Amino acid sequence: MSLALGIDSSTQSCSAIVIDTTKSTVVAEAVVNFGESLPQYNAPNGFITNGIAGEVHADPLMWLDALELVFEQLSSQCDLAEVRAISGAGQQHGSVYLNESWFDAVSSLKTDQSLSAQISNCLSRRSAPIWMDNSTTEECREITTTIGSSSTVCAKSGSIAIERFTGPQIRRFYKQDPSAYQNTARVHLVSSFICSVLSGADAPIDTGDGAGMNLMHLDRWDWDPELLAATAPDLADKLPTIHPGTTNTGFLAEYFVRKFRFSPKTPITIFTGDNPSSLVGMGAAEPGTVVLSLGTSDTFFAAMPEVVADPEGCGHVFGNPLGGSMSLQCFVNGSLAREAIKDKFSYDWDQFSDALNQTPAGNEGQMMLPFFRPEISPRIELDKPQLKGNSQAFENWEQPDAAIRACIEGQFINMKLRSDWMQLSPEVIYLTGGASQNDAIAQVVADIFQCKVQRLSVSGSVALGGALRAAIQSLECFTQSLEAEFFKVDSEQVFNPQVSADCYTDAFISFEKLLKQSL
Ligand code: ADP
Ligand code: XUL
Repeated sequence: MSLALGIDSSTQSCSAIVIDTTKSTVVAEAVVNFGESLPQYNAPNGFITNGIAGEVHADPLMWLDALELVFEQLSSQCDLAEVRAISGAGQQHGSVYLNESWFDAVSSLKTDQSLSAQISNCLSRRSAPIWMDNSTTEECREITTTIGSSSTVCAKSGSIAIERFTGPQIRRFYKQDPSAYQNTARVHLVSSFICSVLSGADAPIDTGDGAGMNLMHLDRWDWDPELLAATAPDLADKLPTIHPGTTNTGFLAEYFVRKFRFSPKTPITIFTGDNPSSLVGMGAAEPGTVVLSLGTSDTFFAAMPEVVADPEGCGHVFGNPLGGSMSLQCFVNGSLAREAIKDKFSYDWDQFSDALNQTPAGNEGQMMLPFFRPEISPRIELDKPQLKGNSQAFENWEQPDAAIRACIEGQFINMKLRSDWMQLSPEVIYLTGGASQNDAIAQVVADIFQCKVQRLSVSGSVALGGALRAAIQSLECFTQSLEAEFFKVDSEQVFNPQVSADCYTDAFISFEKLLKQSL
């Protein structure tokens, strides 16, 4: 038996999967929702509410407590001593700030105290800004001015300077609290922070997640000295090294061997970002397949044969953990927007799905800019949706079912328009993330993109991507044979367009018009 473990430290939860690579089966799965299981952190959706000036932070100690709970759940389902390989991923862009005591603390973790108790004193900043934070417009401008132009920042790093990316976040911290910045000996991403704790050693950052910082040069896949200098002083000393996704960082720390009965010398493969991990976990690491992830954020991404940047500056290039690069477009108003409209009408998900099933494709011309918080694709500063319909009742939110269809159609019309720069004409879109289980949403995606939409039988593509990467790296498994075994398609999971392309022709035009009026 050769077991591989994959971990996903995401926005709203920490989850894990254990796979048996010889039998091609899932042996154990665990999920800890931060809001439900750790209410003491006051983060119902995984982030601290009421941030000021666009700040969205989370407590890194919550991520550590969740990791321990996940291992407890797994250990009741399988013998963790049989696990032979570990890897995983974290929500992208979030940053953890640690003082000098971190290096000793992480390498001498004791089982008589929790991880969070031992790491607590190492934080030089109590909370971690995460990808939803959009407080750094000024810092983006400053970095861009120092480098020369947005196109130069984009040519170097694969993205223009953008609020949620780690570099602008680091600069804001440096400006707001220079002495705490000076007291910071290490800045980690969520992925490299979790990987460090598991390895019992300060871990490197991979090229997949490193590309989401506005600090790495794409040609060299290494820190760019000019971007570092434009961001904050002495930054090179505070960052880990960068390595490809095909690197092993060491072995599982003694802490986990003792506490959860893993085997000593269990190898750990470098962690990556949740989206790059999902690329592997969806069997899409080779160019030719498009993935749509409907998580807290919605992301649309694909492995690319060559580096392609978005001329509008909203898209990104990241490293592909199995080699090469990937392009990605991120939409902030993903699941939380869908939840907001569901809750507005006090619906549950079944009633939400019925609303989609009982309204016609195209919604009789009624539409919505579905932005409940400022959006980044495209950049627009709305804090509530705009409705445009053919009746006052619709525009006054008096037609719940039509409003729900307008929201979902608006999300995917916008997504199709914003992802055109990738020049992909997918024959099939692979769907993943929490909302992908909703058949009615999957059908709208098929209708708007006019292509087949397919889900895989294994849920949780981020954690699965971690387990597969660990197996490829440490268990000498071949990518193609793992993909053939783990990505079998079940016909119930396939959705074909049920309307013709003409159905949405006018909607695309009207949506762009409505958007332009609101920009
Ligand atoms: P993340 O990985 O970003 O933490 P997930 O991929 O786990 O997020 O997705 C969580 C989201 O899935 C929730 O916010 C919820 O809105 C959404 N979700 C769960 N069930 C359904 C459903 N039946 N229909 C639509 N959305 C759903
Ligand atoms: C991608 C992005 C989000 C986070 C959280 O650029 O910001 O998708 O990775 O999932």
